[in-house]
Amino acid sequence: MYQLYIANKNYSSWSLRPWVLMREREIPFDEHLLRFGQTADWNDYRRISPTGKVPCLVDGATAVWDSLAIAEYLAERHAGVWPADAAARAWARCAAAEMHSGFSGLRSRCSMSCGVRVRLHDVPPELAADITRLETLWTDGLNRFGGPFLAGGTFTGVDAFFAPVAFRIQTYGISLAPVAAAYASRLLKLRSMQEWYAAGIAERFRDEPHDQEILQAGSVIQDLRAPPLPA
Ligand SMILES: N[C@@H](CCC(=O)N[C@@H](CS)C(=O)NCC(=O)O)C(=O)O
Repeated sequence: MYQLYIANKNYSSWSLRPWVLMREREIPFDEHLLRFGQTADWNDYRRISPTGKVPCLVDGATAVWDSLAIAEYLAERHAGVWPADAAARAWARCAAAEMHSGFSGLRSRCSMSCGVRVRLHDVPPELAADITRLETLWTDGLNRFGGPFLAGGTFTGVDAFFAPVAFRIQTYGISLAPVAAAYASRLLKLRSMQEWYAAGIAERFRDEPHDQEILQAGSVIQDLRAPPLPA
């Protein structure tokens, strides 16, 4: 059985990628959740993942410590992680890699926190450019391969890489062109995404650095999370 190490579901966008991919592709795994801010656990964890970062997939003696590498590792063992059609597969890999190494305006201004709703103080040019690129990319994939997922009829690795973006769009009330907006809400309605969301908002532990980052970018207008644990 695969062992998947992740962090707080409310905040950990990188953890969501392999988690939702494995759920949607019905690849069984045991989940280990390490809370941000718990030093003891994280020190132990460095013996499992060399970077001490999540996600990390452990398969027997093999540790795979990066979300894109995890997708590729799974693709070597399970059908459907990437599209069967070569052109769709190339597109899906490019788009996932673009998310992995890009969209820094979106990532830095709109940190993932599933359970809050935020009004941004402003939309700086780098964020506006990322939103435009996102709309273009998603619309291209949906039109080119016929949807309802980015690279065709089934959920693949590229959808997993954009799943955290759907939560960011919801949190920050980002308005998108209709085709892109419909795709984001399609992702949010997936059973696996709803399961992640429910667990995320039920979490009572908070990560101060994440919460502070959000307050720098905007005002929290709704907090749907369970009450925090006493300090
Ligand atoms: N390139 C890595 C990035 C992983 C990453 O930055 N993970 C964050 C969590 S969202 C982390 O583990 N942070 C804890 C730390 O930096 O100590 C991947 O895609 O898996």
